[in-house]
Amino acid sequence: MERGSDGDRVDVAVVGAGFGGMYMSHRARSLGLAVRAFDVADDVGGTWYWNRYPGARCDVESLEYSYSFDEALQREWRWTERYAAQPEILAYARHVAERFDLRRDIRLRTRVTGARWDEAAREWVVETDPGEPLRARFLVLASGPLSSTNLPGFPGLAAFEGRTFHTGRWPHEPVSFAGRRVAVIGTGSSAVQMVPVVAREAAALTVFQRTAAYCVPARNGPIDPAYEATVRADYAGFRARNREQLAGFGSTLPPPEPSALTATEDERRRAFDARWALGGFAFGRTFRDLGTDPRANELAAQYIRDRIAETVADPATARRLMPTHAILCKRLCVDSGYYETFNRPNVRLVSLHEQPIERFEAHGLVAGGEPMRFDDVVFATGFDAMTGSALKIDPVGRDGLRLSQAWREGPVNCLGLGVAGFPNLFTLVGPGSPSALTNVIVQIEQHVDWVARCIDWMRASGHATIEPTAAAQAAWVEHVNTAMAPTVFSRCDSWYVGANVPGKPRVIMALYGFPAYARRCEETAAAGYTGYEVG
Ligand code: N01
Repeated sequence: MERGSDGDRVDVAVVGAGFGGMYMSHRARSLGLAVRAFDVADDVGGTWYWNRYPGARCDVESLEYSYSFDEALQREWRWTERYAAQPEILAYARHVAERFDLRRDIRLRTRVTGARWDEAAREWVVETDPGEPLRARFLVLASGPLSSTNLPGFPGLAAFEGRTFHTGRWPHEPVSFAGRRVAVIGTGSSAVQMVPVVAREAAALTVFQRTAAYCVPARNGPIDPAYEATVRADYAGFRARNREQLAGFGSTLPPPEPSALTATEDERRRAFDARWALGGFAFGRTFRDLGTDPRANELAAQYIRDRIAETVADPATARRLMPTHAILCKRLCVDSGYYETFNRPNVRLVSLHEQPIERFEAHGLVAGGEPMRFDDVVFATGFDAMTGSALKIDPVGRDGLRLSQAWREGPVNCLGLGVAGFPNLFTLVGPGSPSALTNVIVQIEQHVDWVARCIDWMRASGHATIEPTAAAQAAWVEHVNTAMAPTVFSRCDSWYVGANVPGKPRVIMALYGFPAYARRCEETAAAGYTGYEVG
């Protein structure tokens, strides 16, 4: 493989300039390959470029939600808070882009509109807007698992004359809610972060809830200098221990207790209280059986319902806020005063089960027969997760096969990384990998390293193409389904299974357990890419 020219042909084309696209570009370039990345945004940062709604911050701690690939980078960057806010994470992404001179290979304000495999030339033809088609030996989709927004088609929405927003496409100019009547639709992680902040500013805030959220307190604050010093004293060891955690983070948290069922009531209460006091995802791993035994799960769920009852003054509102589904089957929301917000006189909760939205009108909407006036409506309705961004590009592989055809009944692939019929295509953080069930930066680094090693191996062994066999792909899909069926993640209507988007096939799209997965990828590579066809 020759180093590509800087004309219309490169070795590696990358879709996206978020954390995945940036690291992929860096690794490809360090192998001496010509790389070109594209992003429709006007800056790097991906998710953290778009999700700049009030209160946006990460729910994984700053010292863990950052790249580990460069010791000097992790030593020089200082985080200010336990959980970094969106502007700080975006500043970090920009810093990385400058530090590694990534911008010269990134074309911003450029959308990848399509990609087609040219069998004769054995390369991808990538179409962009604006721009001429680019030819590339390899195509890496780093377009993100949570980047294609989900905007439900409410009747009459076009007639609404007020302002509308989606949390995942937040404007770059300042948005003031002062003195305004605001509606927020949806109560997932984004809304849970945003609602307390907007409530302090708006004249009136109405939150429309379809499914109540389990929230755990973030207990955010300035980074603890003593803790930071311990981590920095052995950053590499800290990273390695986190990679051995099931979710790729949390190695310094107290280990889970064996069972919520065998603990006495007192022991259970003490264990839950201790994690609740620590804040963040610690609560979700109080006992080993919370994700596997529905009775243990219910004990954790009831603990949170009890906290809601203690916190929310109006009993009817408290009751509406209490989730009834299994805890952990949707991502826990990490909050800063969400439940407390409903004690404010200017905040109202509407359950969509009691009052479904019938239609929008010029000055508001009608829900359950009640007309309501709003100046602003915020859609915190999430994403067409895991598959949405890849399917928007809808690459065309061998023999004219479209990705949307291959994935008609849900995404299929091998290791979450490659799809049969699509040579030299890699899906970073793809469905069927641990993806969103991990610290996503850990997943990104593992995927990029695997892809870079694979490309390097092909170059060394003189191969031009690689793709999974249909049999290996079927076996991987079967493995993911079998491993995930008994877990809590398959148990309710969430974006993990595609249930949040009407008409999307219901398939579990993430595999829990990062260390075993990473070992499996490692073994596949070490054995010369078993299950892959090389040409
Ligand atoms: O989206 P969501 P999100 N009518 O899908 C509701 C990550 N993230 O943007 O549950 C009415 O979780 C929907 O209701 P239901 C994190 O991984 C991380 O909040 O489907 N309501 C739900 O309440 C997270 O999991 C951070 O019944 C409708 C809400 O909208 C993921 O991104 C911060 C509806 C959507 O919740 C997505 O979070 C933010 C309809 N037609 C996000 N359709 C941090 O790091 C959907 N809803 C902290």
